[in-house]
Amino acid sequence: MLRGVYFITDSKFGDHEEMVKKALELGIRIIQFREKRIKDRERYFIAKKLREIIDCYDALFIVNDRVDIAIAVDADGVHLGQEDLPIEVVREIFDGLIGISVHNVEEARKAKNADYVGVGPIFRTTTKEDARNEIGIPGLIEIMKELTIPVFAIGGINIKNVVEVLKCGVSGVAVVSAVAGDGAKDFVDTVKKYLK
Ligand code: TZP
Ligand code: MG
Repeated sequence: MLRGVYFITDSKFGDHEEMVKKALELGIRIIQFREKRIKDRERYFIAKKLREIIDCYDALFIVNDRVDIAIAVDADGVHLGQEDLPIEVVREIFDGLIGISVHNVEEARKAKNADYVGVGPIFRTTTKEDARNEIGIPGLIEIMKELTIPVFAIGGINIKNVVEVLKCGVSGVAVVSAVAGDGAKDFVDTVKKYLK
């Protein structure tokens, strides 16, 4: 199941629930709830609602950063950044999938015991304010040499550059704007066609 388009929500693009419904209807089967701007109580209730929606589909629900919320809503996975809890600690308390963001070869080597990694930013993006130092296709290829677990490329991936990314042998692409914005169906169809 760790293959294909991996959609990440962002309230800059609208309502989490509506975005998730759109992604599921387009056939996306990996959804991450990502929201930096709200209080924990609201975060919990949105996550709970998303869990209910995703339960109607055969899809994975992953919570960004927060293992406590992932546990509370029975998410399928949690996605950790380099400044979140160490994977060994999360494995002790959480039974689901663990993904890690990696930006270079050194981080990739340390992430080998994750279930998947997100590698990027590949290209320039304005979706995440602190996503700098794009690694490009050459950076992605270097990092992939270190890893045998599924790799999702992330950052600035759109319909124009997605095939170039998929050609590197990634398991999938993690996106916000390509799915939350216009042209989502063409984007998803392009990935599906390539990975079939
Ligand atoms: N992490 C690295 S880049 C990014 C995240 C969450 C944002 C990706 O958004 P977009 O719109 O697909 O470039
Ligand atoms: Mg994070």
